[in-house]
Amino acid sequence: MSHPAAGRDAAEQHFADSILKLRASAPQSSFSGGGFPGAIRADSALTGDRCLELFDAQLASRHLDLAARWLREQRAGFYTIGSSGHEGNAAVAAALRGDDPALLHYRSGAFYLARAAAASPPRDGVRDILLGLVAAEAEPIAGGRHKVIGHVDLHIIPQTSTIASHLPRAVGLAFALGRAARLGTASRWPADAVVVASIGDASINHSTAAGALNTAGYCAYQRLPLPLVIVCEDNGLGISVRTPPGWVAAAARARPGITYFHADGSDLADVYDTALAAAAWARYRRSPAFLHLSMVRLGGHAGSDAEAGYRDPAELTADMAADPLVGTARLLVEAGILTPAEVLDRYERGRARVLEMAAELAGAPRLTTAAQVMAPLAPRQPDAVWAGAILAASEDKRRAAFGGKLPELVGPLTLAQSINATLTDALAARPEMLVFGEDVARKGGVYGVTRGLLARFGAGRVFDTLLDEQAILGLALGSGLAGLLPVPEIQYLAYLHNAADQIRGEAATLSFFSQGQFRNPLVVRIAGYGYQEGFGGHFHNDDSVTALRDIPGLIIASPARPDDAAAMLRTCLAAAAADGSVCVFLEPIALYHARDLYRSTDGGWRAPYGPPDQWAAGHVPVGRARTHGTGTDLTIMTFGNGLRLSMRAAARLAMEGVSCRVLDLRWLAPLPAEDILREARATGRVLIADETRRTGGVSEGVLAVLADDRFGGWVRRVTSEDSFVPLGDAADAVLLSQRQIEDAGRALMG
Ligand SMILES: Cc1ncc(C[n+]2csc(CCOP(=O)(O)OP(=O)(O)O)c2C)c(N)n1
Repeated sequence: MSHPAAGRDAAEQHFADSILKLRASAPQSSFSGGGFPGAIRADSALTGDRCLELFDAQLASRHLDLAARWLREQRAGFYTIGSSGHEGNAAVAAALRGDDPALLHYRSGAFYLARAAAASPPRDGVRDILLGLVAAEAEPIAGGRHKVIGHVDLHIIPQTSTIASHLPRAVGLAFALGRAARLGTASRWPADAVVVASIGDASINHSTAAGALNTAGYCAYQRLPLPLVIVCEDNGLGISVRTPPGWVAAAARARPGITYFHADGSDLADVYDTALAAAAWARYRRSPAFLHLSMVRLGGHAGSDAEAGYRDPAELTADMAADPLVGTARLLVEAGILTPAEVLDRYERGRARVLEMAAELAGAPRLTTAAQVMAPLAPRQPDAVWAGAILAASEDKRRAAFGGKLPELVGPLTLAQSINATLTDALAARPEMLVFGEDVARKGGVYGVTRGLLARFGAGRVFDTLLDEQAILGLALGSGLAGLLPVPEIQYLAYLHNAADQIRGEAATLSFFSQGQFRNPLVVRIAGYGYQEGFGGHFHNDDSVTALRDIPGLIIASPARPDDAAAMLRTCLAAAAADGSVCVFLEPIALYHARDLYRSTDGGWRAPYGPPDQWAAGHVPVGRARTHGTGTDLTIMTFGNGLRLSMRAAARLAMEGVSCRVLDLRWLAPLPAEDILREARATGRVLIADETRRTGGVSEGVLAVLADDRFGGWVRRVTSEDSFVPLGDAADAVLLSQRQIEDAGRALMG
């Protein structure tokens, strides 16, 4: 291992040269016994003391970037995206309160260090960041799973690498803080907190950022409280692509409802004063502020980036002249707080400290087993989930919520009615629960599933959102973080896909990257699947669950029958509340209003709604299937619409002397492996009836369960085609049919 102090790069040399050129003024007049309480500059609220503290954070952040590169050379570090040039964000940290939740850009080293140093008791942020660089198990937030900027005590929520993906959540959190307080929900953050979220200049062009800014403005426009500061750290580049000069200001100023602030990122006093103004705007007006900081990027995008290939030398030199470290040194020297020699001495001492610690931590223990890595992915406490699933409001409250007509007394319910009753019961029992989405409130949902909830629980808990799935999920992620229990609705499965990263990259990773210290309790209801008799074509008959099935830790519930739906929804809500689980609740549209199973008027697809004293007996644990029938010749494995088709097919086959049992998987993740294997062995013949596509569909997962366990019996599968679902009768040509199930059953018996 080479000595860490070896080698200084051009920026370091430039820094030293610039400092030596500074002209020291007389010592500051307000100097008092080792402190500098006076303003660092006549027009600024930044004191000399604060400036010195922040300067130390800035210096340490710079040295951490150098240490990251050194660690990489030693093959001991795994991350070199640095904060050099962005160290002015230390003053943003100083302008906010230590308990204002922060969701930060990856160049926020100095912000982190400044907040850590100001915490009580202070934290050694340098150590935290170094542990992140070497992927050490002891790193306090991600525990060696990623180099993220975050700490639960510092109220910094770790972000993924997907630029801008944290903004919808930030908007959601700002939206939820006041709401949580009004609903009396315990939250980590006080009701007067301000959410701060930072991004780069290229990132503001991302549709996720554009959507989040739009949502923030949309809320502010309606005077909904949204205490949010969005910081755009504008270095003029997105890796190698230039942001047109003036674009960030033009784009941000044009946003209705969002107030624009600008500061020179290399001038710490300017950043501090402007950030104070932006934070005050957000805190007291409860309205979003956009804080635009002009910055430079020093040292390339990351350690591996040879920026000389796309930037000319004059540009690189100009950036060095705007080095924020030189800017702060100038403030301190001109205020008479430090001499140039003292600045350089401070720099060198900081460098030695960081590099020594880097050498010490280079070999820190890392995660070694899959079990260690995966531990925070999906914590499951079945007993707590059971207890939560039987939680009911008092009899009086229930009566009031149901307008006197308790659902257990009104006779059998359809799937839609059953979900509606379950949501009503849950809203009555869980004051922290919210229901929202497009058309869910006034209209009561496209299919009436949320009908009446607004009238029963009010607009504080049941509300219509703007038409943006990404924003809906962002509101949910922020609400969950704030202590609420969000139950957003995505109107159709096909419309999840443009926003799926909010589930995949954000919701599902939060526990992983924070070792469960931050959680995302969430139950997303999604109406989906096909069989709407040709109505609506692909976008209303989408059956692509594959994009969800591979998300680690995600729970996917797929109820088909009204009684299962009620119990499974209660399980999902309890899992979200108890374990912070991220749950997707897939509702088959075609079965919402189905009443019959075999013959018209047989009522076979409706079911009575169990009163609370029956919920314990009817509890459905996550990942447990349900078997219909006791046939001994053939096991049909299915889910969703496939259950109804398969039960009908089974009745036909029974008339031909083939006795079937039908296994409703009920959960697509985790798949009910134990039940699949048991029911496969019960007959020795398995027919998988899968309404999703043949390629990548659910049947592949079921086959894998059987193959992994060396199931030796007969297996066959029937699925929908690898096609989008067309309009009209042509839909039947590509969707799995009852006839196909029957034929396959006969073939298996043959
Ligand atoms: C959604 C997404 N697309 C692409 C990338 C790859 N990527 C990482 S950083 C980056 C540039 C971001 O530039 P900017 O927002 O200006 O931030 P800066 O790095 O300049 O601070 C890109 C394209 C990504 N992380 N996420």
